Amino acid sequence: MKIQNYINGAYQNHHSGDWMDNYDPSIGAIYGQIPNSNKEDVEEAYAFAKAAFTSWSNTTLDQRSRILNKIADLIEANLDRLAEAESRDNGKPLWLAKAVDIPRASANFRFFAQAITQFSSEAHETVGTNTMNFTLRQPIGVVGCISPWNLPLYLFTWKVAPAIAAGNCIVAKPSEVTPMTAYLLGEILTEAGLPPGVLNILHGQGQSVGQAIVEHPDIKAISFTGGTTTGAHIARTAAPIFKKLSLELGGKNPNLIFADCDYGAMLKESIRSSFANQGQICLCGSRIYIERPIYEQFKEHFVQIVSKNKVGNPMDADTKFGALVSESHLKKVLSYVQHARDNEGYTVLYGGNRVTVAGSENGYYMEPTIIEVTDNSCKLNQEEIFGPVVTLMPFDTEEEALSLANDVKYGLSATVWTTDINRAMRVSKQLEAGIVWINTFLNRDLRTPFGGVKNSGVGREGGLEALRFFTEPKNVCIKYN
Ligand code: TXE
Repeated sequence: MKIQNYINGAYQNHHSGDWMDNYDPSIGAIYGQIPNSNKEDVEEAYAFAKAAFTSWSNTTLDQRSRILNKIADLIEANLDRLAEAESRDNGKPLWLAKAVDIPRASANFRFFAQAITQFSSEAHETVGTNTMNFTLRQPIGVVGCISPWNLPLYLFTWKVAPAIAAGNCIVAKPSEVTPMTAYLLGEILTEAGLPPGVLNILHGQGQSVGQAIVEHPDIKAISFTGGTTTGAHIARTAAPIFKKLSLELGGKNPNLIFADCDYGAMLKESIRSSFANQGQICLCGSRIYIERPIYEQFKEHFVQIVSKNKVGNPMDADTKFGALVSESHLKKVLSYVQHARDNEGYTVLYGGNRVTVAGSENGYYMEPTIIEVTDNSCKLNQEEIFGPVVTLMPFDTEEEALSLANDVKYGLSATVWTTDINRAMRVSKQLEAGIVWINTFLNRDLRTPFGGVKNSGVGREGGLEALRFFTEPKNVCIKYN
């Protein structure tokens, strides 16, 4: 099937007439085509977004809230259809799309439908001088939202919901690898009564239509989630034209396991933090450090449990791990395993092989992989693999654990397993990360700031942080008699 851009409240063809193949990773075959949009499409979408801005930014918070709630309702009502589309486009298990991706897309709209009605700003009285200051937080205008392929609708809506809640209009581009659910969102926006031009959804390659959004002189803010390399490129493009930037980039997150942890809970959650979404979540704990007294025990149990998890067709209910998102990504991930097999200092404890799934022989499947390493500066501990590959390494002291955890160029999230609250406080304060989970993983309260430090990005999403990003504060100072 061919999908279209959604501009000014309707699906319409793109200017170039060029199409790109869209693959179903579970069978390794083309199942549709997507527009290879370009600068002309961005210009058109911008014009409609600009035209819609005055009226949209003058809607009441209640009017915006009602529309965002209606979008949330319609996403929920279309759960099965959207989850199937997500699973087919990305390769993730259907049950995961149903349980996480699509409900969270609805929750993103629901959350900002409420948050916007509570968003306020400050006043400062210059006492004794008959002067009153108040701060307006006004929408920016037309903004750009660019999202990745790992959690397609989840991360797309995480950007567009606060942007429109704050009164902006958007030119948005989902990943060309997983365009389907953002495409299906278009008809939901229309049914929910979102005015035409408020949210425009373009499809195509990052270096063409994505680059055109970032370069557009009047798109004044860019909210981006994706690779660190791409993030750096976007920053170089946007900085000289003074755009506001939110960059959520890669991660290489430590999972610190102390001997005093709740062992059963840790073991169960560490499977999820290692391999959820086939390890294609920037928050996955891909470097596991275990305190020596329980290292051998953990190694044995972890391999035992992981080896029992089925790699299969995403549509099968008993599939634990589905397909990776693309052939090129599968090859990239497998190349890291090959590096481990070819070099000293690595022991592949489990997995590492491509999997042939009966009935889906050409699908992009691989085993969850556990590799023991001896040197924290090795390639597999320093580079974001973004697949179902984790490394194990023992440590002896808390200081050593912190040094190992922080010794990477990323700083997105970290997980810590301990029942010692004092240790939890000491360690979380010293970890170089934007998010620290203690005795849990991917446990999300949407009010909290979300984002990382170092090469994991700039700025924060979530809660009022997102509404602040998508507004400009203006100080108004009044002298009165
Ligand atoms: O990201 P890309 P991808 C990491 C992970 C993964 C790597 C690449 O390491 O292997 O990023 O993944 C658009 N101007 N993460 O390919 O290439 C592109 O079309 C404007 C971590 O998904 O960065 C897509 O819509 N846009 C991340 C989006 O940027 C451009 C989640 C992301 O593409 C562009 C996913 C350009 N010049 C990947 N080039 C996380 N932190 O969650 C590309 N794009």
